Amino acid sequence: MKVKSKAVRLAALTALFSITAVQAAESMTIDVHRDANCGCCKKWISHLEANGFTVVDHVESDMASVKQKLGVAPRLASCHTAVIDGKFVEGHVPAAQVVELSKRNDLVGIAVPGMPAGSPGMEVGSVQHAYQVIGLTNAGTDQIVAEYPGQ
Ligand SMILES: [Cu+2]
Repeated sequence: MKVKSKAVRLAALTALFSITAVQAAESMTIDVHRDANCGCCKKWISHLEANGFTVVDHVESDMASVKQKLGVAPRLASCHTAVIDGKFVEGHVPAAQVVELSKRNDLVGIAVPGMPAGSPGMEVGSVQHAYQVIGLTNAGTDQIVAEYPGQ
């Protein structure tokens, strides 16, 4: 039975190492622009931080002009607007998709339009609405990059 416990310990150690690797990959800095009165924006920031991001928080008085400046198409608009590596992240985008965005040079940004219940920072009990993460391509077209909840 000693062999078994060693295997379990090894598995635990392996899990620990893979978690560390994921956190290292996600150790990126992101700028978040939000309105002072936005509660769900702060919850989204907590979601990013819990996933290893370093967040620089910018409180804005005119989010509409911030979105316009950053190239967020009005049809993709949500509450907060973040910027990472010159690309925008609009709304309650899951942290994993922000990591994916870093590998996409064909996109100028990604968005979760509106504020779907069940997206990160928009938890309403156990309510889970279906939503899409939409990428805005360099050509100005929309592309579905992910769908939640996942299949
Ligand atoms: Cu929101």
